[in-house]
Amino acid sequence: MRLALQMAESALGQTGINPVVGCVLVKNGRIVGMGAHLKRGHGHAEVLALQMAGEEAKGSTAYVTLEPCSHFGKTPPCSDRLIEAGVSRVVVAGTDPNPQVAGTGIAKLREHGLDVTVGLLAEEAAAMNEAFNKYIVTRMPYVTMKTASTLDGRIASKTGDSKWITSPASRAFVHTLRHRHQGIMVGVSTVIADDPLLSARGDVPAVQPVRIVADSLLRVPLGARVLTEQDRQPTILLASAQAPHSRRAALEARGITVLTCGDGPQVDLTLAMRQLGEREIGSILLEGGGKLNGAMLEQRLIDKLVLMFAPKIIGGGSAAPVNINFDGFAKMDDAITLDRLKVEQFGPDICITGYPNYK
Ligand code: AOF
Ligand code: ZN
Repeated sequence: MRLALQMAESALGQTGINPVVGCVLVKNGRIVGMGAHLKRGHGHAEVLALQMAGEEAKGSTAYVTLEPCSHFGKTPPCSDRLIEAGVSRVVVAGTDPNPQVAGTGIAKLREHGLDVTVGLLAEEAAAMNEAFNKYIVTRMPYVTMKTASTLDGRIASKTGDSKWITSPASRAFVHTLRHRHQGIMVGVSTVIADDPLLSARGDVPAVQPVRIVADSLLRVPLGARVLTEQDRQPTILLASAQAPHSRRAALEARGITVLTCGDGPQVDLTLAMRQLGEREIGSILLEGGGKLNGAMLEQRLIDKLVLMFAPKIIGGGSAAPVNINFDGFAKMDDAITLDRLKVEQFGPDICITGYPNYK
């Protein structure tokens, strides 16, 4: 199962709204087949492992990181394939929350007399598919907020200087995070200030996320790199109905997608997330400025926080922006707390990962 999990994990970021899944077939103490789901629409892990095993699949044990599917999706059901191949035992890490599966794959295997065990390394398997687990049930994207600040929470100095706050090791990790999300989101102020490319540029090849810019009044400069460099990554703008029509028409003429998210002075972020979900964007890395981060958190749209802190203090009063900026709560008891905390170090920087506990 560890091997199956490792194979699954290596495909993180390339399966779109699908989960990552690994499968290892073992017979008489030997591995006879292995497979991982690599791309949506392509083979499921079990099918690839069965293909490798051929005749040897008969009487084998399958270790699968996710309950074998029982539905006809883009591919036929894996549980049928395991039954037909004569696999005698199936060890599953976790059940599939997809309402089309949700236990029916396991039930089918048992009905056909296969010996099924569920729950081996279940926590690790679920953690790997946290985005899928949310999206498949809610159709809302899983949003990870990433910030990079000084110890006093600043994302720029009082003059606006921000290059660089964190170390190259931290920035390399951010590119891995970008690869692992389907979309990368910022606010238009970040585009105006930094003209970022918003791409995944690691040492290894990466899948490029869709670029998403919250831009209520469509203030994005037409020469911004998120608009001009469209070859590999499309850009989606989230706007309000209040944005000038001429502006919208000019952007759409260039092939940019503009989603109308409410008619208020600012984008309705919940509506924005719902629309992105409808477009099969199941995971988003939010790299906003403090206000966008604050608004997303306040509206409970953040599922996970990755907070990177460089061992620096820059100060700057109200002129130096902070990583998360919102009106806030009156009482400490009302603060948003983080669960399941993980602390890592990248070079000199500290990275805190946690899951918000909204009250
Ligand atoms: C498995 N093995 O390797 C994967 C599973 O559209 P499809 O046909 O790719 O089906 C996608 C759904 O199948 C997905 O939402 C999830 O429930 C399950 N994924 N199941 O048995 C796999 N990738
Ligand atoms: Zn399947």
